[in-house]
Amino acid sequence: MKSTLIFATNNQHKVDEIKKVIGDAFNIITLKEAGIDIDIPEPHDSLEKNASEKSSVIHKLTNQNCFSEDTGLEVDVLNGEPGVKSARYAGEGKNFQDNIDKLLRNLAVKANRNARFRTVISLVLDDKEYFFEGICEGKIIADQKGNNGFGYDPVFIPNGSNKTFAEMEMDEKTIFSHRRKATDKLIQFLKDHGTH
Ligand code: ITT
Repeated sequence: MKSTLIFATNNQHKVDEIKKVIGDAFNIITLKEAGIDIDIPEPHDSLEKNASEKSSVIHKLTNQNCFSEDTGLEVDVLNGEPGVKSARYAGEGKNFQDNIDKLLRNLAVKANRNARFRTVISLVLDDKEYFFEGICEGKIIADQKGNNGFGYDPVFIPNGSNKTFAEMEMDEKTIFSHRRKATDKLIQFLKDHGTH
């Protein structure tokens, strides 16, 4: 029988991207499918601590193996911002577009557009916690392009491509993606650990 893991997220885009990578190697249950309707707080100052918070809250609630991920966009000339604040960069209650607008305003006169997406997965397996990281280096462009994906995808071009993530189909984003790299490590770990 395949192992089951709860994915502690309320972001359907993350679920779609991670399910695409995991395929049918493991059973992934979303919070919605598990009947859990909570907004898990992310009060900490690092991706690692926030990822930990999300997986441990769901683990305490369900007593099942689970994982979560926290992702941030780290821009060099902004000293790593929005980083851990990526979801709320323009303030509470603001949307993806407000966050992009703020980012582009803050980068308006900057020549250095280097940035990276960093994903940290926290896995709680048999009451122990493990972390997996995935990084995608790239650049922030001045005008947004494309309608696919989510978040900052319309302004981020990964190194090795000339398209933004939002101009790519999910399969192509997966080739470059921070989330895919972290998920590959998770899958490898589960296989090495004898979890099937
Ligand atoms: P959960 O906490 O429920 O998992 P969330 O959307 O709040 O979902 P995060 O706290 O990790 O997720 O927020 C990260 C924000 O960074 C997210 O809202 C997006 O704006 C952005 N982001 C994350 N991954 C991204 C990606 O692959 N492409 C573009 N933007 C992304």
